[in-house]
Amino acid sequence: MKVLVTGGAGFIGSNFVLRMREQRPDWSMTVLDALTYAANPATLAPVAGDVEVVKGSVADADLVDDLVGSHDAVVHFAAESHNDNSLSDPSPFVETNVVGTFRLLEAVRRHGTRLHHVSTDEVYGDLALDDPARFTERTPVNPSSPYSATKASADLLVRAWIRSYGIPATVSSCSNNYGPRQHVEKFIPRQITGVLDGVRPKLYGTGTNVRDWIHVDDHNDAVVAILEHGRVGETYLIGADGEADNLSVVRLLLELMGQPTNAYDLVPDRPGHDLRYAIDSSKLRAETGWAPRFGDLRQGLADTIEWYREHESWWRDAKAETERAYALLGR
Ligand code: NAD
Ligand code: TDX
Repeated sequence: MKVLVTGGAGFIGSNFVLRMREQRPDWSMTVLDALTYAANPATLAPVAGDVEVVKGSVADADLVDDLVGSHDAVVHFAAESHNDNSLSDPSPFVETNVVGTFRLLEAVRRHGTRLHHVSTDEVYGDLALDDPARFTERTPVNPSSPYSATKASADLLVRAWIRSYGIPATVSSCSNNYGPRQHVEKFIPRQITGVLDGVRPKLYGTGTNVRDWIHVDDHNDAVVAILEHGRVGETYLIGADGEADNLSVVRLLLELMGQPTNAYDLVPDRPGHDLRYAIDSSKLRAETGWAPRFGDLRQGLADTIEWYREHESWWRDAKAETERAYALLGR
């Protein structure tokens, strides 16, 4: 099978490519990636020569049409992915997440290629901190940030192309990922690399916001399960029952890194900051047999800390640039 992986040089996409190189040796994979600030050229070095990397945008209609026409399946990870960036400048989010997904859908419509569209639980908005409810596939879409609004827009386009044109597509919405090769702008790698540099973790607001953490390998195993065993036309929520408030995650990181667990700072909150995400992934588990294998957050974080300790050259340049941008926001 020839698989086109968009955004395959980013965090989740690169972990997908590296993992599938081992788990699906019969696949031939091509990466389409614009190689923005979020991609690190070193990430795919281990598969250079084996996986072709095409530098280009998912919003480039001609390029996308050529690539979609010459592959059997597309796994669509490419996106602008960081909420804080979307608040500062939403424009590339609309171009990549909305227009880019539209271009892919049009190519898929022409060629009949199987598509899996990777989305996020943020499209459902947030839950109250004291609400026992979790998101399901039936939760109404209600995004809060420019980022999540563009992801929700893309999801709606995919659903309309499924219904109106009968394209062979599936959608998944996953909770917060962590693991190796995540950009240092994101919460967990920002704090790990900060502590390695002697800088205290920075918690937005009071640190009470809750995220539902999943290891990136569990997310990617679910994506393959949907690609191979999911029902075409369906949406699946992916989650590993990993709810934790941000303060607890920071305390755990500090403990694992040998620091006092109160050695953090509170910084001004993110505007419109979603309170809580929580996923009910029963449908995915029942229909595909998928279950998380890396559900121990303490172990997963310990391994992730080790990865960043051992790969300083991977993150060092991006760290300085990222912290300059945060400093301008007072965070
Ligand atoms: P990332 O920012 O680490 O990587 C995104 C990749 O897309 C980068 O390699 C970037 O160069 C590429 N890209 C950006 N614009 C592009 C364009 N116009 N054309 C082609 N490539 C382009 O993001 P990530 O965290 O790996 O997220 C991957 C996908 O998973 C996204 O669709 C995101 O919405 C979704 N998702 C992420 C999480 C999470 O916790 N990180 C959770 C659920 C869903
Ligand atoms: O320094 C920080 N301090 C802090 O308290 C940063 C960077 C974040 N936070 C908080 C904000 C969130 O409550 O930590 C939580 C996680 O923040 P992010 O890593 O920015 O993730 P989030 O906004 O939850 O979105 C992530 O999960 C869903 C991904 O970035 C999205 O791409 C995905 O769709």
